[in-house]
Amino acid sequence: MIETRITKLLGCKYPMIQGGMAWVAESTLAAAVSNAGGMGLIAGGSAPIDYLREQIRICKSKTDKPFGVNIMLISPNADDLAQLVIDEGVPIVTTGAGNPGKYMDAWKAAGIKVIPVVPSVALAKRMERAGADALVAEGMESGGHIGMNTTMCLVPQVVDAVDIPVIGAGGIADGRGIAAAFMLGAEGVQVGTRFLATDECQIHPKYKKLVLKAKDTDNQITGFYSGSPCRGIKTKYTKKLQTMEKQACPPEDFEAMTVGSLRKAVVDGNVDEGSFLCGLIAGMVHEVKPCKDVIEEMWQQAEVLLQK
Ligand code: TUI
Repeated sequence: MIETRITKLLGCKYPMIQGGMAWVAESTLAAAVSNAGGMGLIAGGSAPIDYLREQIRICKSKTDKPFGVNIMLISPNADDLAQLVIDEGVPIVTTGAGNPGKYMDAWKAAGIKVIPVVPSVALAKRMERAGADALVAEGMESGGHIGMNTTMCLVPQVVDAVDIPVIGAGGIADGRGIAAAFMLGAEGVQVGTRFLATDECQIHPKYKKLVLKAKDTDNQITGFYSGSPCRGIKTKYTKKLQTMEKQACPPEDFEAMTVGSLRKAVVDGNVDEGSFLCGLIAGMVHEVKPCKDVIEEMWQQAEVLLQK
């Protein structure tokens, strides 16, 4: 058993949180991760407020273990989501794609544990000063919206810069990844891509297939030029986006091509128009399993490695 400041903070068995993957992280997956001893997260990025309220309530009915909500700060309804987590008594909030400073006082006053995802040392220090309870230092190996540093380089620099506990993220899908993150000074891990290939993950079967068959090189970052880099599985669609960017297409055209693309991937399995967000570690994910098996195997491997 590995106990760290993160297991104490979250009140879960393993110092592991599930990534707050937009459109993917819903109540079935979050409850399964929490019931297996990790900390499940519901994504509050793209969803209407009523849907998120319902997801929180369903999750509460499926687990008596702690779970959290991830708030994607570039979401147009971030203010409403920030209030919803208070109203619904959500114990843990992680944030992504921005600086959650303006919500911090209200969340802390409500007793919420706040864990911002940070892509840089500067934001890590600012978040510690603002009262964050822990941080996720997320490297660019992660799927979805990413910063410009890698897990290997970012985690130790964030660990050195702050006193609060740090959770490593980006490229972690087995016990070796956990052990490596701990060697860099992390006290917990965030795992996203590995949970795409689980029984409880509700994504379209075509999405799971793409993850399972992805090789190390089947990955592409789009949105560099628009200032919002996003990593996912390489498809004809992402290649087309890249070509448009290289040709410096007008931002409106790029926006028109990408709007609704997460939904098209997750719900419709639409390979021609969907963004199948996914981390670089997908090349190592070959089997769909229950969340419980994934989590237990990863921690068994990690414990053996860390004892050596
Ligand atoms: O947020 C994520 N991953 C996401 S969000 C998302 S939905 C989306 N889809 C298309 C385009 C954009 C978003 C899919 N995946 N991860 C956490 C994360 N946060 N990565 C990077 C950041 C970040 C970036 C800048 C956090 C803070 C930040 O601060 C800038 C500032 O204001 O100082």
